[in-house]
Amino acid sequence: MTINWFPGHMHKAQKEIRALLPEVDLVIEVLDARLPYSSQNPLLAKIRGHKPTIQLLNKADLADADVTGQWLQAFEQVDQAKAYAVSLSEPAVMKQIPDWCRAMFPEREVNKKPIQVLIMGVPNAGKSTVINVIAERGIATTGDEAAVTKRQQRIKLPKNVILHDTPGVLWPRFDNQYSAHRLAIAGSIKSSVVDMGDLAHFLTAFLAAHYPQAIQERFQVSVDSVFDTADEMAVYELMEAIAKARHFVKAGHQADMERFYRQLITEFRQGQLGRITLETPAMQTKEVAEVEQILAEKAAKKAARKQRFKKKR
Ligand SMILES: Nc1nc2c(ncn2[C@@H]2O[C@H](COP(=O)(O)OP(=O)(O)O)[C@@H](O)[C@H]2O)c(=O)[nH]1
Ligand SMILES: [Mg+2]
Repeated sequence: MTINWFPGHMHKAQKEIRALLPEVDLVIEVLDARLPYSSQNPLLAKIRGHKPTIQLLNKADLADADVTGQWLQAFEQVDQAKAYAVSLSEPAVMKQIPDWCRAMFPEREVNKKPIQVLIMGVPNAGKSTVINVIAERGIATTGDEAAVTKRQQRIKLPKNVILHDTPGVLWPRFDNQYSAHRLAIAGSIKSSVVDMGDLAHFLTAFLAAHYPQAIQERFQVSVDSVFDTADEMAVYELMEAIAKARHFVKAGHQADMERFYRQLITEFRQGQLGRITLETPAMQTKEVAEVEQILAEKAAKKAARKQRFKKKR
């Protein structure tokens, strides 16, 4: 399955961010700690220049703590960027965000000039949740699925920090299908536009490779130590075994796979499979190289086609 999702409002939001960026002192990017690479806005990295940036790895309570540590370290290498792990389960940590903003401008006196901050993030990363916690009163509406905050808002935070909220927009890495799948698994892409069977397959193969103990503990199904995640049939059989272990069966002892697909994705989203992160900095490096190669091959094919077309004329 190829995930293509190109909402009409994306262009508008992109223009809005381009226009707002020069007006603000700092950008806060709310990321999903389970997919810190795929939930980034690729445009921001391109256009931010030296604009100070804070990346929040939110939902850290659902992510693998070791991998979160790796991501924080990787992000800290970026010029003028700070990264922090946060979660709704530790609001006291989240409440330090205004202090983190101030710390990036130590020369600026608190009472004199406000710090203007642009906050952004893909749907469902937890932007509204973060705003609600740090603004200390209910402002933003939170929800389970890809929802869009319609209008840009200005929100006063402690320490004379002013937050400019942007609509939650998905910035798909169309070129990276792994990222598209992870965003869909995490609920940033609406379930209605993706195939649940495909997502469950992707997640099962990933779990079998990286978190076989999670499958064992949750479903009492063991993953063979020589399990080949590229073997589609083997992955399907593993899913069937789990579905049956859960007693997801239809008449005639057939596994009820549709029910299993939905259940697996729901359990992942709610953290019931344990603390799991879907990507590591090493995987990002490998995938970026892979995608570059695919794009180069496509470009070469296109050039060859043009050449043939010219010869024919
Ligand atoms: N477990 C967990 N859930 C969170 C956290 N932050 C947000 N959520 C949940 O994730 C969902 C999406 O959050 P929301 O703030 O609406 O995301 P937004 O689309 O980025 O504004 C909601 O159901 C939140 O309760 C977190 O740190 N941990
Ligand atoms: Mg929201």
